[in-house]
Amino acid sequence: MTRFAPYLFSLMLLFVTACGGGSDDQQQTETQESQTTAQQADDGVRTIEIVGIDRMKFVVEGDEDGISTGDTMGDYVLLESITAEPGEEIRIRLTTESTLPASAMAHNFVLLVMDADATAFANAAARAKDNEYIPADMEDQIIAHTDMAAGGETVEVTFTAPEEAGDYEFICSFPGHYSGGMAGTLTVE
Ligand SMILES: [Cu+2]
Repeated sequence: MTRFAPYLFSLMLLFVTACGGGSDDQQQTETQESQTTAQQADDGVRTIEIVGIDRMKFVVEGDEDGISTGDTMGDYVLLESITAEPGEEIRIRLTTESTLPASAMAHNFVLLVMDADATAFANAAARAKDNEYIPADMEDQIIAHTDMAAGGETVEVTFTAPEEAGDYEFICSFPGHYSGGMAGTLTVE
């Protein structure tokens, strides 16, 4: 037992040193990287990372410049509105968090024109399953939209905010999700 003690001691020291120093550095690097990803994509376009959850809500990880948030939703907060400058280029990156099959749970992000009737749009979308719940005869009501993202998938769309100041509604057009509260506002000011 005594014979092995010095060996064990140096091994322990090595372990402590390696763990202590190494993980701090690594943690710092990871934090920096994730901040960069969340706030700015490589091309400099303002990117907003949104998560779609089973409770039929658009949520984000936390407050950041240019968005307003509401109630806490598990690990996230509800996304209520996005503020944009006229003509600003914005990217929405939407990730669906779900273990349900795509037929039961998927989300998209559809930004509607200012005077759009979101309820009428959502009702028409529910009948447009073959077109990823985008009603072909109402495409003039859409400023921009992503594809549908099922659980674990991420979709994105880059668009130019309208020049006209005002409120523009964005919704998820999967059946039942708009009436379930999966919507928010893009405010151009
Ligand atoms: Cu949805």
